[in-house]
Amino acid sequence: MRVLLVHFFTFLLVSFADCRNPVSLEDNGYRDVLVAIHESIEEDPLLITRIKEIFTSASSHLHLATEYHTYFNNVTILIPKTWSDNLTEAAATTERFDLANVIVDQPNTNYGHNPYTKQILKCGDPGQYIHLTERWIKDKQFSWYYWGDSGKVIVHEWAHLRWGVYDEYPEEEYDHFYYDENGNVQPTRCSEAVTGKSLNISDNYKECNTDPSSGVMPSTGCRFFPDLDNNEATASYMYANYLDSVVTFCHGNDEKDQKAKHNRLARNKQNKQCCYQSVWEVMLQHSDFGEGNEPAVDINVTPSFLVVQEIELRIVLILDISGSMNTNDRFDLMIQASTKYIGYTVPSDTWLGIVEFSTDATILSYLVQLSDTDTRKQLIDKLPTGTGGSTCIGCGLNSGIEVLEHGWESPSGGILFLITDGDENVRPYIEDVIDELVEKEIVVDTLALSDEADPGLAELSEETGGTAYWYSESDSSTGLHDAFTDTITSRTSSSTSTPVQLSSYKTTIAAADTLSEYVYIDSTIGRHTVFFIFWDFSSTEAVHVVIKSPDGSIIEDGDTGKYLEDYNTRTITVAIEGLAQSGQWFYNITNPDSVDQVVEVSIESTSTDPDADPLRLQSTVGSELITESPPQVAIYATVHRGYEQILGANVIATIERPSPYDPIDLSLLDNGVGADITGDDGTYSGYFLDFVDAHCEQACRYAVQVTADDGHGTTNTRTLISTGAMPTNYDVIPTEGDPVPIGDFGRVASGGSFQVDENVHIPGEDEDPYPPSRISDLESPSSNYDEQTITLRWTAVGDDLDQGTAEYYDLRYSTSFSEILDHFDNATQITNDDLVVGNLTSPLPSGSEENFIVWLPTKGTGTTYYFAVRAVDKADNEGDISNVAQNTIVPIPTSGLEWWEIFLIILCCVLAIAIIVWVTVCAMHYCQMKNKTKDSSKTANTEDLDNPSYVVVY
Ligand SMILES: *[C@@H]1O[C@H](CO)[C@@H](O)[C@H](O)[C@H]1NC(C)=O
Ligand SMILES: *[C@@H]1O[C@H](CO)[C@@H](O)[C@H](O)[C@H]1NC(C)=O
Ligand SMILES: *[C@@H]1O[C@H](CO)[C@@H](O)[C@H](O)[C@H]1NC(C)=O
Ligand SMILES: *[C@@H]1O[C@H](CO)[C@@H](O)[C@H](O)[C@H]1NC(C)=O
Ligand SMILES: [Ca+2]
Ligand SMILES: [Ca+2]
Repeated sequence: MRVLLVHFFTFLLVSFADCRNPVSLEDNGYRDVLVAIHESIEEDPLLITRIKEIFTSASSHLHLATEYHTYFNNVTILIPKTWSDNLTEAAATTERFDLANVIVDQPNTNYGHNPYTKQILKCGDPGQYIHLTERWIKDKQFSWYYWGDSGKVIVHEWAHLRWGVYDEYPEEEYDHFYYDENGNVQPTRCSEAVTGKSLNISDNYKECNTDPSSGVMPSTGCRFFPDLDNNEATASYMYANYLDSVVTFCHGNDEKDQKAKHNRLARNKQNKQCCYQSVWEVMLQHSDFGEGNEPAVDINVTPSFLVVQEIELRIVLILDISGSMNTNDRFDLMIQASTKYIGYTVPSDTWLGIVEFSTDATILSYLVQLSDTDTRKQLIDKLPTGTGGSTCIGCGLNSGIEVLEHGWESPSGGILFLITDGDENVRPYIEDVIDELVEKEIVVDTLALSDEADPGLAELSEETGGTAYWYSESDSSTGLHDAFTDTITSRTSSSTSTPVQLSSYKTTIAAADTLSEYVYIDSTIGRHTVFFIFWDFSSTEAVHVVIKSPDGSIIEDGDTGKYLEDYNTRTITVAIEGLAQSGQWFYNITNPDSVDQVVEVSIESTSTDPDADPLRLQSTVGSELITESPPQVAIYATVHRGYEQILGANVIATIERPSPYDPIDLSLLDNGVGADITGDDGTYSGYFLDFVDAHCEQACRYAVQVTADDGHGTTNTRTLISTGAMPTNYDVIPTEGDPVPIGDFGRVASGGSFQVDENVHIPGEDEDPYPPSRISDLESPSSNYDEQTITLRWTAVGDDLDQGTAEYYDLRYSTSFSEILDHFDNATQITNDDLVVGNLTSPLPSGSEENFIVWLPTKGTGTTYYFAVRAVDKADNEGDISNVAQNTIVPIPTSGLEWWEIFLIILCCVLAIAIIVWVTVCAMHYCQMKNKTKDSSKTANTEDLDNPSYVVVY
């Protein structure tokens, strides 16, 4: 079972990572690393020059740091369309900003100019991207002052991105220091050989009290500052890469250099997430360090660079018109969705072509650039008009390749969007063309209509780096329109002109009945707001729509120019002129027919300001093809406004399952439990486990739609203290901000689909193959000497990974760190009798906060207690052992002041108050006399490098 699980994860996560630009490693060199510059950055050749310098320096540092295993062989730099082409060496093909490994963009408010890597997957799995700012790259004086050698910073970030390791400096305020096994207070660092001073940044950089018998950890504000000079530690890059002596990562090998030895006791994310393995131990599990990539010392490690310029998306619609497309109005629905897609969803300047196929294929249009309404109309007129024949998917794909190659140098990076309901029955088949598609780097998105569609579609998308969608044809499924929208929005979310979807649902309106609904237009959106209402193809009477704006004005049938009714595609389109007013928009849809009608509603809008990002929801599934038993899939959603993460949102995934099973809702949470690696990072996650043993025609498919809103009125955005690469000086880290409420909003997005291989065993009602997730946030916030107790806190996990409620906790302690970690079963088990607060046999539901107070047998002096816990389920499946929490029980001294000290303090206070009163009175008097205009006094400029508030040099 354990082996299967591990395998499954490898598969799942590798495929998820494939969504971004793949970087290969050959002969020790990384090939085709993609660095992309955002369109909001102004043209400047210096930026390109500096990127080249930084990666050249990074390459030689990387070579040393990885013991000659790797370096950067070549790097592609993608510049925006808006830049002049004299900087360009070639046009982009597969390179796109949203796929880049390294992005250069405006600062993320949480990080300021700190370089950082976005990581949402677990230890050992790749990160999403490295984010650098223009200033960090161009202003060398600034970046070297705070983060040291920029090349070394890239090595630090590359380790996050490539090998999935984490930071080794403390994250949380309480993580800066820890008790070692002798009860001494130690600063969190790796390796332990790093020397330095513990100073209080909120108390004029005074030395901190690190005497363990004082009973208090160094107070809030204490930080450890490594000595910049004469440090002898050789590791770690994940701790303080700016130290000259640091040249490698921490390792777990007793035989090797002790100055780079991993520090298992350090309280950092690497230890918590990677189960106390050193960075090198995690790296060695990556194929970069496997067989076939032996170290090479004497090689040229200077990378080569290619500057390419972004081009517009090239998309070919490949539409199935075989006979079976007549069933269930499939053909009509496909034309309906294509019409909306070409007319509205596809952004201006995109290149679009159309192919139809049945027994063979016909090119209906080569690539045409959508420049205005007329070109859109002309292309809509070229959509297929009738059905008939068999199904030759390979014919459609081949014609798609031909369209991409017609008049273009390379088809590479082009997108084929294949819509089909059929099982292929005429050669060439998918398997006959898939190799050519992969070789030509063409991406294929597939939309399977019904469960009769070919099971090879998911593999086709997976292999080519596209997305697989599924439309179930149920009376509540919006999978068809959502897929069309997602093919665009998932690729262009970095552009402010890409629409967001506010509503997407399907419902049945009874004869002569009216549906009353509303949609909330929040302040981040409002341009190009369009209501689409699709009515039933079996009905001859169009529904009537009435829309009321927040200020009460009405739009209805007959408002020429605003209210468009297209009988052929059963579509009513209402486009709001100018900027749609913020607030609630009510609308009524009336079915005038004498029979029930199935009606689908889709509402889109675009950012208020062309230069500001709107609030967006994006979703993705961990894997599109599930081949391992027991099946499980993680579903991720992010809610964000540019780089600002939106916290506290109500995010629900609705998963459509094979008939006759009902769709199921799954709450996605941002709480750091199970599938969610980091709490409060705007990425909401959850495991879907409700697979069903259905009899599917061709393949059992599941489709995901995600909605986000301000369900509990809790949605907010706030600046969190986040560190990228550790700076020499904390003043460059943004300070934590108060939450800013977001207010009402609504978003909906497709998460794509996944398909379950027929050999996968679906667990029956009486089987439970899923253990609880690992608890990864155990901590001990306090202890009480008089009561002889220690407080523990963690977030509950579920019976099945992060779902449900576990059966009991196995909580243990030891005075030896290695015993609790390496021999958990030998550590002392805590029972309910040892608890002052809490109950080990009745865990709370997954995601709840657990609070326990444990009574310990001895107070001890200088004894450190180490704790770990695991959750166990009803079937006795044991979760993995948690991170280790620690505390001591030492008396907290009372104030400890002599009487004369107290007297002096009081005297000073009295004097101070007297002075303040005197000054205030004088000042008021002065103001009245002069009535002088206020002088706007400037606050000190913290970025003034000539006069830093504090420089760490010893
Ligand atoms: C990188 O190197 C590989 C192998 O030599 C080559 O195929 C590729 O085109 C190069 N890419 C760039 C951007 O130079
Ligand atoms: C490139 O083009 C820009 C704008 O057209 C111009 O300002 C710049 O001088 C050109 N650079 C070179 C090297 O020709
Ligand atoms: C919708 O219908 C209800 C009930 O007839 C009515 O009160 C409401 O004003 C209508 N709303 C709009 C936007 O017309
Ligand atoms: C664990 O405890 C058992 C029984 O007390 C003992 O035999 C074993 O050596 C212990 N293992 C370790 C690693 O301490
Ligand atoms: Ca999260
Ligand atoms: Ca279970």
